[in-house]
Amino acid sequence: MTTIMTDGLTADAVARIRQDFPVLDQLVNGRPLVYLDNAATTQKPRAVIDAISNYYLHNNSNVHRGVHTLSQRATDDFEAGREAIRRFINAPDAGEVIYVRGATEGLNLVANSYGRKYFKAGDEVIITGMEHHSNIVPWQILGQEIGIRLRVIPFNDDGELLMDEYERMLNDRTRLVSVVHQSNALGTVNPIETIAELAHARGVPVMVDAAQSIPHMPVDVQALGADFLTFSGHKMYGPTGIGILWGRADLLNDMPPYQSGGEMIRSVTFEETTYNVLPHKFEAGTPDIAGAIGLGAAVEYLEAIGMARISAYERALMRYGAERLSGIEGVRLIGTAAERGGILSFYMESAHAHDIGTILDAEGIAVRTGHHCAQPVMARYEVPATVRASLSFYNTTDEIDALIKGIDRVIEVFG
Ligand code: C6P
Repeated sequence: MTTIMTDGLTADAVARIRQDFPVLDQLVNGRPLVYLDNAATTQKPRAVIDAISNYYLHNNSNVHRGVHTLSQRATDDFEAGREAIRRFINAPDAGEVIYVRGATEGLNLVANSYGRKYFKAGDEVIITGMEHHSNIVPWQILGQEIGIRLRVIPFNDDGELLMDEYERMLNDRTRLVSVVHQSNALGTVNPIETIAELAHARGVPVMVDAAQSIPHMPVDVQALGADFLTFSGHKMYGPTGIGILWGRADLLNDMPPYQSGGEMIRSVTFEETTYNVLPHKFEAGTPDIAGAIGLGAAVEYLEAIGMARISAYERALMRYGAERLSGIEGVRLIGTAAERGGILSFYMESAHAHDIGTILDAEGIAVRTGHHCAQPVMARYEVPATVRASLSFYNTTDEIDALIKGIDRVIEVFG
């Protein structure tokens, strides 16, 4: 079956885009690679690879430390990356854009700096039932150490949050709401604007885990009403080891440093240290300079395609895939929210997810199998694991068709 995708991007545009990703052009186990593991990490366009090589080939130097030409070039490119991110998420000020290792570090930074300063025993942090472990465990650790309580917004069988329950949960003890924008296990896109409105009505700030939304849809921190927002570079076509924590300047200014050392200080004596201004206060030590430059290139690449077009295309591809998968007997789609992005998570009674993944790999198809670092989601659906095909704008309906053929092969083997 061949369907021409016209939503967002034409087939010709996608064919051209694919040429930007050298890694896609290879055989895996004798078959053309079908890369459907984009929620784990996305592939890198040549523009990102070139920006990183260019830094090491021509400008390698430390940032903010040297008067020499190479250091100034490296600093300019490093700060240009920050400005690109500011523009991309519509942050009011580049000083609010902090380089971290990824979403995991962004969440840990807020838990350890904001949480340790403001939370006390009996306080409550609200999360959702569909969080990645990195938005569960840091709060649990604070629970053990400080005595805060974690409240969890449940969701229905489609994977949609029960907003009435959320409203009931908000109370005088709520200190923070920390929620995932798009679930990595279900694809659900949560109504952050409404969640933030309700929290703000009680003076409660909202942290958004945008790891899975930022590569796939326009994300505007001001329109969302976020107070903190974090994401990883490697899921948005940038390098690994770099990510962003954005936070409102007034909140960040009042927070203590998360790590300490070089760069984050203004002056040091043995008696006393004063801290640097934002964003440097939260960037102790030599940063991932090449990573930041690569991330800036990734942002420019995404902007050139356009996030609204990317979102429209990927959602159309997801709907096509969901329709085809739900037509197969024995396949149960996990995550069927009305508002969802390019995640196709499914379960088959007849075969373990890892065995399905192995059979698909033999066909050159890369998917993720397991609990996706979201074990409470697996528990909610009473499944041990799912197979997850996660989509990018470089994927095609032909690749969805290859996945469906691969599942036919699984059925041949396991029934
Ligand atoms: N999810 C996945 O395959 P890091 O590892 O810091 O780059 O991102 C953590 C993270 C946080 N929040 C969400 C919603 C995520 O999906 C992830 C990473 C990957 O689903 C790897 S477990």
